Amino acid sequence: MVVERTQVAIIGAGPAGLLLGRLLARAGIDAVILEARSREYVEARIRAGVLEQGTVDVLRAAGVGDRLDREGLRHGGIYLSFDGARHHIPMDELTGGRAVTVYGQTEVVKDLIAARLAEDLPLRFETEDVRIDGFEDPGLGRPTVRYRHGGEEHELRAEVIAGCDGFHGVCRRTVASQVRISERTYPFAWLGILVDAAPATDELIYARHPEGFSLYSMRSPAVSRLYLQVAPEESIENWSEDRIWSQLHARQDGDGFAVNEGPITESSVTPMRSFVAAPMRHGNLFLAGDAAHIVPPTGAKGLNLAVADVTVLARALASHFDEGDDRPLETYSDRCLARVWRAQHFSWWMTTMLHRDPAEDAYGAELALSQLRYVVSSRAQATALAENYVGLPLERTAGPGPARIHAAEAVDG
Ligand code: RFL
Ligand code: PHB
Repeated sequence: MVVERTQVAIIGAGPAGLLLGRLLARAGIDAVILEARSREYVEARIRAGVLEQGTVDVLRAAGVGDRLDREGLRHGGIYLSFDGARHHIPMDELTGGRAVTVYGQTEVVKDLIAARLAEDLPLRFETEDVRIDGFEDPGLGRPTVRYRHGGEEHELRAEVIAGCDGFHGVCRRTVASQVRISERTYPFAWLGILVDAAPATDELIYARHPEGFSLYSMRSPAVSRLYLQVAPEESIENWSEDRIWSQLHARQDGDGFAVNEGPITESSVTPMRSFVAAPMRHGNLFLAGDAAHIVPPTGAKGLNLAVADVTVLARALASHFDEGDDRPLETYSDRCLARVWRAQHFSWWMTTMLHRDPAEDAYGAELALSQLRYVVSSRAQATALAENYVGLPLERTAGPGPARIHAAEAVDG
């Protein structure tokens, strides 16, 4: 048995766990990161692509923004497509110059792993049978993580456990009897493809069509990322390349525009879910990212919420370890959940407005179309979409006007 000590045991090396490790290292706090999968697997997992302005700022301040600044694509707007026409939402103009950056989650993860290994900080891949214990009553015993690695039993004694192990992880499961779940499942899924072809569009296109939703996104000037609404639990085998392209053309082409085809290099089907497990703190166990909440990807919020959670958590842990001030840890869950619920509502709204519910009647379809027409014709509605999409400020901002309105959503440490 190998026994080891650290200040923070981080379970999971997705964006949440890796960024938390990075922020803690910068604050002089020790951490060990344990990851169930291999480095190759984690670095190849294709997921999110849209980073909020605040996420980019956090990554830059953490010293992992160089490649992001070189290769990330700044987007100051999106298109909404419906009724056979595309409408531009100028997000930067509506939000006083804020924008999103298209940069793959795979790249964020690669940058964070490289930065951690360059400093020789502990990051263990392919850990097995992770069990957590001793975190519930801070007065009784120490949080302990037991796991197997390289054929040996390990015991990691920590002061705090950060549960950054995603939706299917072990941390939330361990406290399952104490969390309150709020959730929605949707009667559709997303089929996503990665394509070696230049994007035919300058901005992302979110399209509502009688055949269902589709999204035209990208990863670089040479790589496109596209999604189609499909039936839940749809098997990828039912979708030949011909069928995928013909549905993409049907749902996206028109108004002088056509999808640009190319070789498909990856494809997968993702279920759509809204999920919140509250509270996010259980004694000395802190849940962050997908371990605590899931949003449907239509709002591009999942990765950004994970970044917001661990930014709040890192600051709160710094107050705890450096100043003995536990107040920021005590308010961690409430402050994160305020932001989480704003993103939940936004993601649900985008999802229901843009998808075709298979059980939808003519009345439901007209309501969604009316909402879309309102968004593209009212500055107030377009601004509401834009400020949620680019992300509400992470820092509490004092002062009159919009800043004070934002303070209700703020999650600063
Ligand atoms: P992750 O990325 O799931 O990482 C959790 C890590 O924990 C590991 N793990 C364990 N490790 C040790 N022991 C155990 N017992 C473990 N159990 C699990 C896992 O192997 C994994 O490495 O969670 P994290 O860090 O909270 O990050 C969350 C994001 O990954 C997620 O929210 C986003 O990908 C969601 N998302 C999007 N978010 C955005 O902000 N913008 C987008 O444009 C966007 N698009 C998307 C998305 C998610 C998608 N899919 C596939 C779900 C598009 C899609 C299609
Ligand atoms: C992506 O590029 O993967 C992406 C973009 C926007 C979304 C979801 C996913 O809303």
